[in-house]
Amino acid sequence: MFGTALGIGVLLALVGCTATEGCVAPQDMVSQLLQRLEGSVNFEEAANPSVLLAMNLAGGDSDGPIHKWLLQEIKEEAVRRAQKDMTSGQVALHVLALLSSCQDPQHVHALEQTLDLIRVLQQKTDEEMAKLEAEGVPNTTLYSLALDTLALCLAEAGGAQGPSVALAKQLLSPERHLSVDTRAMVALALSCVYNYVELQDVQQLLQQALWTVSNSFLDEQEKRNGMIGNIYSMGLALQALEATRKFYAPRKWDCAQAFSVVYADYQQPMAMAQVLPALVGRSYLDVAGLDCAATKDMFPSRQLPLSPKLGTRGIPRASIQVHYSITNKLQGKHFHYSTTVTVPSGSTLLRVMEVAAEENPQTFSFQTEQTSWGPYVTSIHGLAGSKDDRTYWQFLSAGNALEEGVGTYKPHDGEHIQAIFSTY
Ligand code: B12
Repeated sequence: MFGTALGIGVLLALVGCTATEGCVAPQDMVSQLLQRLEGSVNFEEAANPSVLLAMNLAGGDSDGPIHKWLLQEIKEEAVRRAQKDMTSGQVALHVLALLSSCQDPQHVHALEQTLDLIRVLQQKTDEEMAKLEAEGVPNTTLYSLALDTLALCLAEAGGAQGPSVALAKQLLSPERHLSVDTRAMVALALSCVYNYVELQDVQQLLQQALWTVSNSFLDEQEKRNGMIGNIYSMGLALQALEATRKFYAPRKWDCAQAFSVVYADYQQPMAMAQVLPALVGRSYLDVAGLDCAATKDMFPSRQLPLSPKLGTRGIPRASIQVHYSITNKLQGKHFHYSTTVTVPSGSTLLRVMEVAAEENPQTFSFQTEQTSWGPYVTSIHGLAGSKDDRTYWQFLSAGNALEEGVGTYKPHDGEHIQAIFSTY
C-alpha cells in the first residue's frame, strides 16, 4: 500500500501543466488508477454510476466487459428504481453516466421498457426547489441539487436555470457555510448553466458566484500547501478549478501543487471516481463534449484487479484498545454510554463497533446501509438518523469530525471515538 502511495507521489511530481490544455497527470498514473477502479467493480453489488462516468471521462475501454456490464445495470436500475425510490441526485448521476456513455437519457431502454429519465429528473428537481423555496432547505442536500442542475444542463434539458440561481444565492450567502465538496459541485453546475443563460442579471449572478468560489479554492490551496478541504474533496475541487478557469483569470492556478496533494492511495471506488477525471484534465462538464462517434481506445485493454492486498491470514496482529462512546443530547430520551474494546491493530472502526455490540448488544447495537462510499451508519442504540429531520450519527476523534466512514477509518491504540447524534 505504501509502495503505491509513494509511486503515485513520485509520478505526481511529473504532472504536466500547459496554459491551454490544463493539467494532466502522467499516463502511467492514470492507467493505474483506472485499472484499480475497474478492478473494484463487483458484479454482485449494485452498479455505481459515478464509476462508469469516471471510466468514460478518463478514456477507459468502452468495449470491455466491465463497461458493458455497468452500462446495462445502470439502465436497468434506472428503469426499475428511478421513479420510485431514487433521490434526485441518484437520478442525476444515472443521467451523467448515460450521457458519458453516449446514451440518450430521454429514451432509456431496458427490461422491455423505455423511460424518459430526464422527465423524472425534472420532476425530482422541482420537488427539491419547492422545498428549498418554502423551507430554506431542499429535500436532500444542496450537493444533490447541484448534481441535478448539472445533469439537466449537460442534457440540454429545461429546468436548470431556476436551480442555478438558487444555488448561486446560497453560495454567496454569508450565513451559509457550504463544504468544499458542495461548493465544487455547485461550481460545476453553474459553469455549465452560465454558457446557456441569456438574461444579463442571471449571468452576472452566476459569474459572481463562480468568481467567489474559484478564488476561495485558490486562496485555500495557497494557504494549505495544495490542500482544498480534505483529500476526499480534492477530486471535485480540482474538477471545479479546471472548469472555472475563465472566472478567475487572469489569476493563475498552480495545478501541479494541487495535484501533488492527491498522493493518497485511494481505496474507495468513489474517491478514485471523483479524482480520475481531474487527473486527465477533465471535469464532469466534459460529458457534453465526448466524441461519441470515435472509438475510444486510449489505453490497452487490461484485466488487472485492485492492487494486491497484503495477506494477513496467519500473521498474528498486536491488539489495540479503542475507547468508544455514543451520545444523544438532541432528541427524545438523552443518553451517553462509553466502553473500551480490544481489537487487532489495523481494524476498522466498523469492527470496533461490532465488538462493542457483541459485548453489550443492549447498548451498542447499530445498523448500517450500504452506499456508494461504503457502509453508512443509520442507527445506534435504536436511534436512527432521518432525512426529514436532517439528523445523522456523526463520528469524531478528539473533537474533530472523521474524514472517513466507519468501513475505512482505522483507529489507533488508545484513541477515543465519539458517535454523536447531530444535525446537518
Ligand atoms: C451530503 C453528504 C453527507 C450528508 C448525507 C445526508 C443526505 N441525506 O444526503 C451527511 C451530512 C449526513 C453526511 C455524513 C457523513 N459524511 Co458525508 N458527504 C456528503 C457529500 C457532500 C455528498 C454526498 C451525496 O449527496 N452524493 C450524491 C448522492 C446522489 O449520491 P449517494 O450515493 O446517494 O450519496 C449518499 C452517500 O454519499 C451517503 N453518504 C454521505 N456521506 C457519507 C459518508 C460515508 C462514509 C458513507 C459510507 C456514506 C455517506 O449519503 C448520501 C445521501 O444518501 C459527500 C461529498 C462527496 N465528495 O461525495 C460527503 C462525503 C461522502 N462524506 C464524508 C464523510 C467522512 C461523512 C461522515 C463519516 C462524517 C463524520 N465524521 O461523521 C458522515 C457519515 C457518518 C455515518 N453515519 O456513517 C466523506 C467520505 C470520505 C470517505 N473517504 O469515506 C465525503 C466524501 C466528504 C469529504 N470530502 O470528506 N455526509
